[in-house]
Amino acid sequence: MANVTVIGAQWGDEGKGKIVDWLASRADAVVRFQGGHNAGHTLVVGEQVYKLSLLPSGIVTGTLSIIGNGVVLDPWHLKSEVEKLRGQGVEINSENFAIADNCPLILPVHRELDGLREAAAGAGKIGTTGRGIGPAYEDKVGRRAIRVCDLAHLDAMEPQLDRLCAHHDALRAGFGQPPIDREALLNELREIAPFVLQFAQPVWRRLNKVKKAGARILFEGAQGVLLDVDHGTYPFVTSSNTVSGTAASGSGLGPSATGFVLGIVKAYTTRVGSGPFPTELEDETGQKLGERGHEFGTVTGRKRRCGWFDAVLTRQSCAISGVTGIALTKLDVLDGFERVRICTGYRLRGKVLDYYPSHAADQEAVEPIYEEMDGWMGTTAGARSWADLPAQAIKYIQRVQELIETPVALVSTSPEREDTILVR
Ligand code: 2SA
Ligand code: MG
Repeated sequence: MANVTVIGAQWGDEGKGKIVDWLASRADAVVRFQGGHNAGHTLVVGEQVYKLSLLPSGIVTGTLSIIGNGVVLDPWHLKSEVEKLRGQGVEINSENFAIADNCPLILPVHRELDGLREAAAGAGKIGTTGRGIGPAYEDKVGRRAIRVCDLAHLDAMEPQLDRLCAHHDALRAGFGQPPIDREALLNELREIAPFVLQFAQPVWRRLNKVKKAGARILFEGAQGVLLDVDHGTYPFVTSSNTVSGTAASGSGLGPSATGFVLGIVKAYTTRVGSGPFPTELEDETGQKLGERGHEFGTVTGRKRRCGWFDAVLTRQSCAISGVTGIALTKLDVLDGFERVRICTGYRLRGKVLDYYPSHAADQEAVEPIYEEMDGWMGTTAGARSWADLPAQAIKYIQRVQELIETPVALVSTSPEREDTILVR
């Protein structure tokens, strides 16, 4: 296996966790390159279920796991996630885990601001995970973030704190909140610093070193392309670039390292949070998909919205992210549907579109054009070879592949690691 970059090609929750886990057992290093603890990756290994939201999935297999500079890091969450996994018997130490020392921190003020803004937005809210992701990225690009490396210099923090407070105190006043308590913040940082610093280093060096030594590197994306801050359903997006290109900038390895780009695609569509969703089903069928697919957020427990497979959106995501091949997941959720539908185009004010427009009002207004096919009565759950699949399910996969103009590389047929069909 060469290097692989795994990204979600829809709105997240495509089943990346399982695929990444499956690939991690064949990799020498696993890297998270964007997002924060808003991700929710569920890994099922035998009897054990691991729920990760910040740590790279490789941690479970003992593979070198790295949090790259493109991630925003909540140090308190980090500690609790590490402790929880250690409680499940997972070994985590400075040999198998590293954090980029230039990673910006998510602070309590970011989480508070996230919540205040969402509450104030009412019906117009984004539906964030409430974890302070957006405000932390704002501070990063606004050049006032406190970063992991700052934790080793807490006695010389005045300039950083001045910049941070100048910005946030004004914002907080607007919400009727008191200014940041600098002493309290410094104390909290002092307390958590040793825990974070034991893993901190310039990870670009470590990565370049293992790369030169021939390591196979797995880049683990979080969320999905349709939540990308540039290419997604703006403003109903997350605050990072979720496309494959970020694997390079978010880790400190150039684009030549990203290798095979594996887009994870769910056999139907889901979305959690607000924003447009052309194929959404607000009826019994949507309900059935949600129940059969256990569609609840890993991080927040929120119910996910469900709908038919949207080939237009997925084709667009695959193009934008340069997807080499896809892993099709949760096919078994469609088992037993008499008829299944695939969106092949949109109608927008009398015109037919073969792409998803950029403007929010257009994204909301498009009507899906469907193609309908027979479903399959047999079961695909647990299939481990092409021959185990009902003929009609194979037809569905082939049609998906044709419409998204990207080959299917893997089919995943249950959350279990081994229930995977390798197509090529
Ligand atoms: P944020 O918190 O600023 O990143 O939220 C902005 C939007 O991004 C969406 N988002 C996600 N969508 C799907 N899955 C995500 N991870 C968790 C999961 C989510 C959960 O895997 O289940 O547990 O609810 C994720 N993270 C962010 C979010 O819904 C907003 O639409
Ligand atoms: Mg998820």
